[in-house]
Amino acid sequence: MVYLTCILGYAKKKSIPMRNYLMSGFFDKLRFHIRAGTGGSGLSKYGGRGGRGGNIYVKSKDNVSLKDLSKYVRNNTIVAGTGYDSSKHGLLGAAGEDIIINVPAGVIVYHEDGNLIGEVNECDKKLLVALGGIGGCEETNYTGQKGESHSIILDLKLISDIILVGFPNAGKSSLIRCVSNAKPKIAAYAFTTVRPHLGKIMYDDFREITIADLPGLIEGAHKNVGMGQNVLKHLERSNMLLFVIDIQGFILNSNHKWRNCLETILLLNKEIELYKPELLDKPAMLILNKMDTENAEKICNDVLPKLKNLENLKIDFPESMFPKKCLNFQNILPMSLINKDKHEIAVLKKLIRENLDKIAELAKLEENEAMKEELTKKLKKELKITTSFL
Ligand SMILES: Nc1nc2c(ncn2[C@@H]2O[C@H](COP(=O)(O)OP(=O)(O)OP(=O)(O)O)[C@@H](O)[C@H]2O)c(=O)[nH]1
Ligand SMILES: [Mg+2]
Repeated sequence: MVYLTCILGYAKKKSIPMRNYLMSGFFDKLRFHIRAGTGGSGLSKYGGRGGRGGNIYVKSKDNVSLKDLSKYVRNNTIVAGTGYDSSKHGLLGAAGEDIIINVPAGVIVYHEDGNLIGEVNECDKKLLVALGGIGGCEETNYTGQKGESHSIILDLKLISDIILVGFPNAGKSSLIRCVSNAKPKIAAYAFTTVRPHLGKIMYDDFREITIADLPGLIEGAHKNVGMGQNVLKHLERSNMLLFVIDIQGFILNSNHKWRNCLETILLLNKEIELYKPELLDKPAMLILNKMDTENAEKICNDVLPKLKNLENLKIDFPESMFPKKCLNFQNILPMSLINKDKHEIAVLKKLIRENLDKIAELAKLEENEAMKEELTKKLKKELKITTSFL
């Protein structure tokens, strides 16, 4: 018989000290030790075989977070069950208890040395991370073998159709609350959101689009200021970037410079470029939020024409602030998310969908193009072979 334990399933009420190796409070990186089960002993007298040791798997599941998981990793180790011994009454020993570690979709599993073990991107996909030892048998002199034992790192990189990018307090969580089923906290201070939130935007024809809310980025994010790298890494596996900007600009605190809304856009552009310039190739949309605030209309009228071609602004800004490659927004929408205007939200949802459809079409075309190229190459090679016989 194979036993199975789902981490997170059975230890609910016990309070276990958090022993984790998180990068910080973000809970999207976790390191711990795993030990698969030892095989059971065989029975030499009757040629009986011991059961195999339990395996350890990582499986993606809805509504699970690494923070939850960290609470259940006891003594920093997860151990699978030992295989059962062969006996006179049961020559074939039962397998040891398998362990399934439930994680959110998008987790990449590494060995401690950084070597990739695999990814769990789709719900209910299982990845073997430690193999149980074989049970004792003739080849092993009837001794059960030890299971694999090593440390693993779980690194969450969200997979979503759209991801929200912005300075803190710009209204990212307000946006995701307006358009999707996600309900992250909203408050009038920076870093209200401390971990990513995934939501689903639903359409009348049952189409669903995933959207991710992130903690705010600040200047120096690419160097990990404000845990920026932990935020930026989530941009990598998203199809489109949705920038949310406070039309009034941003100031972190009195020790920092106030940045107007145009500067915040350029600075975000620059931070992404310094982190991974290829992320700037992703299609992007821009929301100029808080249009209900004082003077917003005037600021917006001034800034809108500039936003249509950021490259032209190069001479107006210091090199330290200006990116080498500027973002090119598909749409720029002035909004007031606090008002939850139904029409504005409907337009936003429609544009998001249209853009994603175009991205998907383009990807298909590119794929076809690549296939065509491959086929042409193959045919040319075959032609060469044929002609060489002539
Ligand atoms: N006046 C006004 N305030 C807004 C608007 N949208 C959001 N806010 C307010 O701005 C503050 C920050 O909003 P959030 O949605 O928490 O901002 P955020 O970008 O998620 O912030 P972090 O999680 O800290 O990065 C809250 O007090 C919101 O009520 C708007 O359109 N107008
Ligand atoms: Mg937020």
